[in-house]
Amino acid sequence: MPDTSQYLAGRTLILVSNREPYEHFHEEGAAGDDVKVRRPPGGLVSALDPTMRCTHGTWVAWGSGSADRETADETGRLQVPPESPAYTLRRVWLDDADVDGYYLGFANSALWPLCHMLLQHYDMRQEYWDRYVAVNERFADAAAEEARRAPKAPVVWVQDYHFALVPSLLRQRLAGERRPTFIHQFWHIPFPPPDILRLLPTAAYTGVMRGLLGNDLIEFHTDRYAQNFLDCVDEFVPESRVHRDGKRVRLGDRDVSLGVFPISIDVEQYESLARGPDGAQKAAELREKYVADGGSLGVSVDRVDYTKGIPERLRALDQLWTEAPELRRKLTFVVVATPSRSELRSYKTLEEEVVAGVKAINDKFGEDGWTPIVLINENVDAAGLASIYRAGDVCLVSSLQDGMNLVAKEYIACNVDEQGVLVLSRFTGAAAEIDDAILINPFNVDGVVAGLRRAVTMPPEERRARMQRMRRQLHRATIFDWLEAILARVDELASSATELRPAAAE
Ligand code: ADQ
Repeated sequence: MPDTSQYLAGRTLILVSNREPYEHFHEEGAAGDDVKVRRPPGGLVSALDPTMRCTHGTWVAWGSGSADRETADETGRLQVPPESPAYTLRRVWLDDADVDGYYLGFANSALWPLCHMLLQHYDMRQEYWDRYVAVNERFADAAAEEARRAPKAPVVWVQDYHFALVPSLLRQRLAGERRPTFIHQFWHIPFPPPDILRLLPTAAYTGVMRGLLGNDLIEFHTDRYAQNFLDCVDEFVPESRVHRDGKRVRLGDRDVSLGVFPISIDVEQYESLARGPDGAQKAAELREKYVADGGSLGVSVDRVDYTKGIPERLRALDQLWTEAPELRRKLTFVVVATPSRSELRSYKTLEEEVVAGVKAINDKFGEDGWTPIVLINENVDAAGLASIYRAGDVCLVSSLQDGMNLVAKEYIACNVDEQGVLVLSRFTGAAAEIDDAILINPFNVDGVVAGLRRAVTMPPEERRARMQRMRRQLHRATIFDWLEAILARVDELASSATELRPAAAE
């Protein structure tokens, strides 16, 4: 893990994210006062936690549940990590109506489908927007308070589409403060073109754009998303001046910079899980169980989300086994599809559709001793995922749209035998970066089938050569490289900014 302590010297980092880095919970079946702590899985928390530890900053996040309340003080603060406190976690409490309106509503029923350009899932209500504004105000209040308390010049780093308004709200709250605060934001999902964003009510799309322009720097995964953002600025913020070459927006007397920083994973962690005795043994067991002589194992891993193209993938597999009966028994697929956001009807319906779709395929093609698709619809820990990735001859990522898609990178990291083929949707951010995958269009079922056939029949030398190149590329671009690149850019921009100016046009 590279040392990032050279960055942010003389500054205090304040992170704002929806998900908290440490969650307290009551263990089921245990006595009422038996509170446990867990770290949510995912590369982002593991990458940012060490940086937070060394800058002794504050992480502002949504706290939920009684155990979270019991472990924080009356202002929502506590010191983390619990075993060796190094920074402050500041929890912001949301009630059920907030969660419904801000999180399930505006963030996940309006912005999420629009940013992924899947309009059939778009659902917008005035109440959603009102709650989104109210919750963003509360987070901005908390971040402003933390910025004022910060021992050194604050750098606020906002994460994702849950907080599009926080940057400008925060800038308003800190206007006139003696110390400048540098505000930046990472946008984890695609950014849509203006024709899509304007499906929001006018107050909402102008609010989102002006909110984001409260940043000093906005980070996207790909150039395409940054260009879409600039197109939206051009159209919806007429008083601004867009400088496309320099990826910069001039608004009043301030500059807002854009940057392209494709996120990645902790490559070594995945690789060592896959190589470790447990990973190797479990991978061998999976192959023993599911791979016939001369056959292949396909794998896919997703949260159940309509952006991931799971029904489209099942349709392609159905067509593949119909058109290529010789692949029956020869190709088995392990589909890991974990329910998420099940409170939303469209997600619940999709979960049922996936289970029914898998059953229909298994009923249609299954034979004595062969189940075509093995569905795992529960959480799998990183070690379990690593062994599934290692076992897979082919990994199919069929997202209809995806900001980056970390599964593609995890598969490459775990492919320590260098024999796997990645079949990757061209509508993922990862496709802009990874050169040696077989690219597919998930909307074109014939193309997916052709891609899969190509993958399972690819000669071993070509598989190895492609996988080696992808692995070299991935080793040069880990999540720590991503973090370093952003921190270096922040340092560069923050040291040239001398004062905090209020956001124009608010
Ligand atoms: P997600 O939409 O969640 O992230 P993705 O990038 O694929 O999508 O990350 C999913 C993560 O969840 C992976 O680390 C994967 O291993 C894990 N996961 C999936 N199924 C799991 C299971 N059954 N059990 C345990 N873990 C599981 C959003 C954007 C993406 C962007 C990331 C990071 O939508 O486009 O890549 O943020 O910016």
